[in-house]
Amino acid sequence: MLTLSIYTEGQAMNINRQKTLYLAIGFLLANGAMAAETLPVITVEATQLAATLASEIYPSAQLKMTSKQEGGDLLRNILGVDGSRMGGHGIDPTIRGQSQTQLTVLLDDAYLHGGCPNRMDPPTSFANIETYDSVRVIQGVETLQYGTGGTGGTILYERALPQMGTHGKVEAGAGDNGYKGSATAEVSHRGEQGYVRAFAVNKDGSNYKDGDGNLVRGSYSTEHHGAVIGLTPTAGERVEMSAEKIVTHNALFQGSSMDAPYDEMNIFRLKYRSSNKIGFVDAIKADLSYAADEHLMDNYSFASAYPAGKRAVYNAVIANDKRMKSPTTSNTFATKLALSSQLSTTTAIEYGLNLNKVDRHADLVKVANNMNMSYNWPSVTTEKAGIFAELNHKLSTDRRIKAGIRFDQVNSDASQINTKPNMMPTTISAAQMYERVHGYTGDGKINETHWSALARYELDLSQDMTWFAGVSRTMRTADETERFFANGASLNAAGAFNTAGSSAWVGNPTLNPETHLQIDTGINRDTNEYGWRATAFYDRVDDYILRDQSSVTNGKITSYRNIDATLYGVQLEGYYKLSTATLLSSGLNYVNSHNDTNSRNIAQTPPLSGYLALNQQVGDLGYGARLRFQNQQNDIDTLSGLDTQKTPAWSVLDLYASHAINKSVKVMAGVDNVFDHAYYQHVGRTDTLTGGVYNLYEPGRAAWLKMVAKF
Ligand SMILES: [Cu+2]
Repeated sequence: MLTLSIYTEGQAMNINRQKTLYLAIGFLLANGAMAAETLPVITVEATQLAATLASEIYPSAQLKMTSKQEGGDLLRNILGVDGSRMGGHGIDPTIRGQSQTQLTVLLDDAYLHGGCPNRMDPPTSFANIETYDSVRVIQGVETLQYGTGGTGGTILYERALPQMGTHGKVEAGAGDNGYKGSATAEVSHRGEQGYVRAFAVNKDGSNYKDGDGNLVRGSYSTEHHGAVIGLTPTAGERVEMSAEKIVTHNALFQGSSMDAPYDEMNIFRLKYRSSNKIGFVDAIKADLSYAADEHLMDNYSFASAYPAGKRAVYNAVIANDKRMKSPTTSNTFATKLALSSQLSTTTAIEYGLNLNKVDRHADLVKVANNMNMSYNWPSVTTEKAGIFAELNHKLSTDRRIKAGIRFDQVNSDASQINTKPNMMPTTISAAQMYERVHGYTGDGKINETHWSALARYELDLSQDMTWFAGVSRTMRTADETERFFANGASLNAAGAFNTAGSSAWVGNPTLNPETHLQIDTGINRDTNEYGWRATAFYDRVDDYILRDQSSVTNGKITSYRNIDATLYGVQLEGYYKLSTATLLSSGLNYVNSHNDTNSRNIAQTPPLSGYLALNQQVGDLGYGARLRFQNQQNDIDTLSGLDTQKTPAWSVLDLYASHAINKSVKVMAGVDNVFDHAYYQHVGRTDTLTGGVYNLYEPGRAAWLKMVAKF
């Protein structure tokens, strides 16, 4: 089932680990006629002795057995991944209670940041799963090589080398209630000299009805085109270039007073991989990427698309000419060099450097007079430059250790903090907002030094059972919004500080970086009949960056401050083969986040959640049922303005089936939320303009049908 030959000997446990969930979730696909084609061909390009117990690789085919199709939305079927919803597009993931830039997301080794300050387009929103072979989800910290940050986890969308020869894939699907339709075409050719791969994806999401029959605005339309060209001059060497363009039009956001007519991301990559020995270097990985995004949101283009009951609000926007638009840009440049050296038969070291730079700018413009209301991101740049080294050492046949260290210099700069918006005499510059709210009078230049370290120990307790323990110190710098966002504060007629409309949102340039001291441990067992694993983590955070509200004259200010926090959690997952054709699997995830400075809970912490699945495979026909559930969340923090209420428990049932018609054609169908339950997740969204908090209801019953043909 798994292409074992591609792994080095030391990764045996890694394979076990993949097997657990591969069986548990991908049972249908694993036994199907097309199983071999759904698996990624993974090329191990460096010797890696230590296994990676916390990470999990999900072949993209198995994530598609649902009506969900948006990048972040799909991840929510993975145990331990939650996601906040603002509309149909841009579901923003949470892992171990951490979200946004606490998670590192790479798309085929490219770093990228969306253009929307309110995260209508988080990195996962550009990850159309149709163009990737697998997703690797690291919950917690198991490597330092992806840069400083990623304290909660790392999500890696991966593309494998095409198979030898000429191949193609056509996928089409349609559904209702959120999933309107999708179509993908892909061709690839690989020969001795190199390879090419080209793909085109078109997908449409519709507004949907929740379980109570209420309409939720969330439609969108995405076009994604890309090409990958690789040269393989020698057997162990390749150079790869890729370019892709992802455009999402007309994305409606029920959870925002603005919608997004347009979002365009262009990604360019240049990669070099070598496993040829040069001196003491046994392998080289070099990456260069540039990801440029343009985002436009406004409060008037789609006013007519509002349901009748709410349309009056938007008619008023037009009538009083309160039309506003926010054009934004976000450009991310990244480079990474990682070298590997085998020091002895039992010891290997990987070392290298990362450079990352993100430039972001966001304006808020009053349409009637084309005047600037605020510079929400006042031309903000964050640069990270770091070096790392990770040592993998095999102590004996059943014991391994990994030790890593990294050092980063972080520089941040906002060049427009003194520019005063021209709309009204009472509007103030970003610098004036920082001074009024935080007493900051600096020049908008920030320098930080980050130290990170990691140690892991793994012990094979028996042939099918492994235990690991890890400790890490990682850091995360404040992102461009947390540090420099500037919106909504002004002066009143008397010249006093005022928050018009009671909702100013002001970043904090005085923030220290978060420092996470984290321990985690886990044990797993995989046999032919059953398997299970248990992991636990405890994360002591100094200077956790808390989003909070404070009251001022005329209203409230949303900003950020450093606190001390404690996060901890456990995850359990197991499977049991009832027969050779029937598999029962289940998982539970729990996390708790506490603000120790103020003795409060931390808002937006997901409750206990889990799943129970039963899958059966009879010849070419596979079918299954998946019960997803979350407990109520009573550990909330209303003072932050993010949690408005306790969230009730919910459970929904999904049914799905697949049938391999022949070796190249397969059809899949299913119904999500069979009983049409009305439910929403505890993690939600806030509207930048109004400060309103939204926990949008998830889609009610949604049927779907997909077909994939490969040659
Ligand atoms: Cu936006």
